[in-house]
Amino acid sequence: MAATSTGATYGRDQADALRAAVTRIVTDTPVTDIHTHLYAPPFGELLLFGIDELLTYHYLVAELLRVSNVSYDAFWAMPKPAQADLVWKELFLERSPISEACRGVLTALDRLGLDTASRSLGDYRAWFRDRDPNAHIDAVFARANISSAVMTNDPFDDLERPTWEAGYAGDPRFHAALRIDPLLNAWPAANRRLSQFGYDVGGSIDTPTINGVRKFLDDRITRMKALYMAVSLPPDFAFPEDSARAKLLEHAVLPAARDHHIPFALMVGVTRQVNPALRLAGDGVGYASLAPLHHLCAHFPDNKFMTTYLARENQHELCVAARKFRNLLVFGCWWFLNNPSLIDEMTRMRIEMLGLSVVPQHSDARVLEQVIYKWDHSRTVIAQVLADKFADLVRSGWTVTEDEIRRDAATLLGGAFWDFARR
Ligand code: FIX
Ligand code: ZN
Repeated sequence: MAATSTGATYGRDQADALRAAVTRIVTDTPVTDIHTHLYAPPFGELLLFGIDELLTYHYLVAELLRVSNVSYDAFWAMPKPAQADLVWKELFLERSPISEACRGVLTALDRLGLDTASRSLGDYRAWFRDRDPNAHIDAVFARANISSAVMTNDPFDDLERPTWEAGYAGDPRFHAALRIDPLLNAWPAANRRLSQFGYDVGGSIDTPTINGVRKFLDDRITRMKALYMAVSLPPDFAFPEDSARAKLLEHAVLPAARDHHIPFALMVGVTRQVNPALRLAGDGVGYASLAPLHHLCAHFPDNKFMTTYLARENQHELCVAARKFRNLLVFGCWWFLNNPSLIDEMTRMRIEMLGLSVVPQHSDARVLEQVIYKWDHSRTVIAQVLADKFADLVRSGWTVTEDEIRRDAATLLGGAFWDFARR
């Protein structure tokens, strides 16, 4: 029994109380949401919120366009409230909203105090119209029990750039992550933009161009105070290879991440636009080789890598990879994996194979209020998994204190990320 701990101690005979304590503590522990598509208020229209945005989330658009007779073109030609009306009618009223994305809208409305039994879209719209945006962020973060969220900041985005250039002062609720998909996935276009921004880059990836890209990254990391750099990658991502991506990665991106002491996050397995008619909802998933990740972790030991893979089939070998490389942090159940059954499977496997040195989840929220449901649903699963693991421990005669549960929950819900980012 740990003599230094405070609060209750749970042993073999307190299994039910232990389970209740774990659930309470996981619910009460604030989380750092390490990957979202949310933005601080100065980014204006980039911060999406409200019922029409919730209903037109691309997860729901994909579900709508499976069941509705509306053509893709006709759907996209509709104003957003009409799109939201259609989603509500087709996915909530004409069939029960049992998919995870539908359920999520209802969880968010319910936790905000709205009456989901009323099924009154008009009332929901009226409620959201009356919110003061800044206070609403605080209320939503409090409801989701998020201490802060990490944005996804694309330095090539014309909507985002002006806010940074105007000297955006920061907001303690939102951190930045420098997202460099255009640089690594569409080099010719990125190259032209870098020249327009005034960086000295040429068509071929030679030393002056590498220096120009490096300067661009240094400037953006510093300006944004980026917590990490990130890229999403297709299933056929290869490294090393003779490509613009591999050269830029090796000679500009990894040295920049290393010198700024920030992790580089690889989000692997997305096949963009398998159905372009679905627009943002049109991306797919593919199984990826982990050989490039092994190579990166082994050959760049002074770099810190964070990673999430989109294919369920990649999850076990990813856990094995993380056991091999201390400079690798696995995070989140990304996108098509963010469903309770898969979160349960992945979280169990990760904790069994990696203990507490993992970031079980991120929200990927694109609409402010989604953090409520994404964290509500994920916390429930994380708490169940953790409770089962602690129950297994006490069956061996081990005892667990409330302080220890609190410590471990804090590690899973943010501490592991901050330790890795700062080390
Ligand atoms: O690339 C990403 O960060 C993805 O998460 C998004 O692009 C995707 O559209 C999404 O919202 C997934 O949840
Ligand atoms: Zn994302």
